[in-house]
Amino acid sequence: MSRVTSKSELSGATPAEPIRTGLSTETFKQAVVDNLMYLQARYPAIATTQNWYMALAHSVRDRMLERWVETVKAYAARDVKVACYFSAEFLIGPQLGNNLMCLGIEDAARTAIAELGQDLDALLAYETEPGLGNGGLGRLAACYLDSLAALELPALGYGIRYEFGIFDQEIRDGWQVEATDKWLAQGNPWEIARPEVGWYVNFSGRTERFTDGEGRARVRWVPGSRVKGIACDIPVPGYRVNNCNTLRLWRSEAVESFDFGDFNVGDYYGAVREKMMSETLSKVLYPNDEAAAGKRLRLAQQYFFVSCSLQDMLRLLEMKGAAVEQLPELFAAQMNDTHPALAVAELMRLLVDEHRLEWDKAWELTQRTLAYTNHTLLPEALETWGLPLFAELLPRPLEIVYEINRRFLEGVRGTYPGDDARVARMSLIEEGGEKRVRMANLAVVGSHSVNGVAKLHSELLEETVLRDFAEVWPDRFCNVTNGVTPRRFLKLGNPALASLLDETLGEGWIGDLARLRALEPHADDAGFRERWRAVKMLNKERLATLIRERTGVAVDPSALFDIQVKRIHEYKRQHLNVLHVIAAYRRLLQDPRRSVAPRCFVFAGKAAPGYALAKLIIRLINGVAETVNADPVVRDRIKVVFLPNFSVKNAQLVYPAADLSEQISTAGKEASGTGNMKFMMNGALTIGTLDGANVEIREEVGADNFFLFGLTAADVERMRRQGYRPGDYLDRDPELRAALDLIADGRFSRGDREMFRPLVDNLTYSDPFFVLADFSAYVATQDRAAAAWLDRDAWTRMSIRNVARSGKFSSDRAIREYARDIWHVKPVRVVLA
Ligand code: NBG
Repeated sequence: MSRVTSKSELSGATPAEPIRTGLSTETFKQAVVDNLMYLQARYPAIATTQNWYMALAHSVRDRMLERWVETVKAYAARDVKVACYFSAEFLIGPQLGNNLMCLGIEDAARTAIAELGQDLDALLAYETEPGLGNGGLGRLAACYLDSLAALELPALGYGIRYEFGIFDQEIRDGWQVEATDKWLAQGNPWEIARPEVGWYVNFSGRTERFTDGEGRARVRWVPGSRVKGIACDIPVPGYRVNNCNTLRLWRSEAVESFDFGDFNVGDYYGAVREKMMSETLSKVLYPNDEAAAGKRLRLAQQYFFVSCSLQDMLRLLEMKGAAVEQLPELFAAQMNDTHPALAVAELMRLLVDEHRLEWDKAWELTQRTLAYTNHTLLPEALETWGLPLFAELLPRPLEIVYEINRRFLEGVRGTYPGDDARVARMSLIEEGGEKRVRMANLAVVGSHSVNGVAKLHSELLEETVLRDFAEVWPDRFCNVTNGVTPRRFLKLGNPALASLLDETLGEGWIGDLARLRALEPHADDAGFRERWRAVKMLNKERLATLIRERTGVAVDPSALFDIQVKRIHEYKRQHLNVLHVIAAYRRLLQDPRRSVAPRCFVFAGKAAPGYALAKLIIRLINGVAETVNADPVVRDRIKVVFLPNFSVKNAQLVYPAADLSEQISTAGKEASGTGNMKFMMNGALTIGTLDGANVEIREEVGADNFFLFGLTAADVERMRRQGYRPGDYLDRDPELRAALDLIADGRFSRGDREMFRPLVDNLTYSDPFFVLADFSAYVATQDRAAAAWLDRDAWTRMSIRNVARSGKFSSDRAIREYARDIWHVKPVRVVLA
């Protein structure tokens, strides 16, 4: 009688299994129902999709916690070195499907959910994703976290928990309209807030020099305000391993004990305002591609997350029982672009001011700990901060930047006596006009390793923007070509292809993507090609359904799917793509009976809210879509679609459906690209320039399986120096002129001849990204692709080869290189009790 009886025993179902970890269908069902009840006070009969989603997500989370805790314990060991990835963006995508996959419990969950009368796919579709990044840079950080965990490497991601991530994009009258992203509105089941893990961050105020008890000259920062950062942890499970790493995002809070008596006598509302300001810090992610000028809050965000993360890291070091001098042996910190470059100054401040190390010792530790990845060559994208703003917000870090600079330039002058121009170029401070702090220079000077993200990019980096530095420290520079996770972008996004691969190659390819090579012989097997095409068709049908739902446009899955998805930017040249669409349309107008293989052009991507020309390009795509899709002459041989609100979630449906991947940036401008890799891995052929990682994709897949066109980076540079005149190309190519004229004449703007004038003028008179210069080569290559498409077997062979040779572009390969060459971290196997 006194024995505690569990419900499952009463029902006579399964043997007693712990409710929070058990994997039998019965236990899983009971866990979900428990999480309806005990987290949400709901029962199945009245539960909404939201309730079921939350209940399932918590049940999955429960099944990760033991791994998570054991991982923390394992990494706390005194001799384990941990890689910390500092990034202002982590575009992690929807979590539920990924976590089910990593834990290997998708089937268990699917059955349990079905027996509860729900549909797992509906719950997966319901999930809102955290949009904590702009594009490739943030997504790269997420792919790297995935690989770190999969490879059992001790790692921590450090970033910002924005309350509002990247805006939601809506299309109204063809225009992009931004809406706030309320990803937290329904709660986030994946994070665990840790109010007990909090760090104070100073802002403004002044500094004071004083002599401490031991007679040492020191500096004290008397802040004008302080903000507290609270850790919000998100688990990052490794694929089918026990390691579950942590993504630690900082949320800003007002310091809890502001003293009304001391500095706010009677001013209750003033005190509350102060509190509101502090909480504003982590409110919103800044869209990129906009001038950072004057964005005080953005600088504050950068310092905030870097300071919290470094304080946290030093505390973890102490918890390992290690001395502060051991920092570089036990932690490596990677700065993802210059957004975390303040880490150089802040680590120095913590070591010198707080830990009382001598400057030289602190500098040695800082350099040995930090490393920097550059992600862009665009001069306008290299961050600098105006000195007055920097001085006002970060008085003590600025003094440290000055001291670093003084010592650094002393060295440069020693090596290059009299070379003032060089000193001016290398200085951490840009003179002339308003003085500015150059964040890239700060990052390079404070790091032991600097890398670009593709071979070409790393070379250009050393030859152009960082040339002086590469001359002084050639050994500091290296390349790590980007990669993408095959778990999310192949297995999760393309289950049909993944099972064909399992069947053909045996499981295990996912953790060793080089094994895809074994696909090659199958390219010559007609039966296999048939199955390959069936997989592609299925994926195209899936995308066609999404397109119809989101845009109302019906597309034919048997058409060639020609897809460009990425941020909208002049250098990525969506307008070059549109010009080709217009040319193809015009050919049909001129010769309505022309025989062409049906093609569906798909575009997706967001434009920065302040980037007028990019928004106009979106308007043009939609204008062309409206005109072309409705024109009876076209007879559905061309369809144009702008899929709104590109996200990780819909990207997973887009890449698997592509036949042709558009990678058409102006050579020398796209640092790497990662979408290009996702397309390749899913069997799309690339039409592209010799830019970023395209170069290496073509190297891997072979010139015969890649549609190359256009100017090289060297051509572009030479033409720019000689004075590029876009008008010459208009005169030379009647098809180009006619395409531009159609735009100018209002054909795609219901007769409005003004709407696209800024774009037409830009191309005609300046064309900074060489769109017109590359147009005819692009069209000719598109014609080659169209011809190749007609030979279905040959096309399928090329598609198979693309997947077979995509192994290099797994983020596992990239992370192994970082781990071996830059971080010197080693796998740690996590054993469950
Ligand atoms: C972007 C580059 C891409 C590259 C990603 C990831 C920035 C600053 N850079 O080409 O434009 O693939 O970084 O490395 O967002």
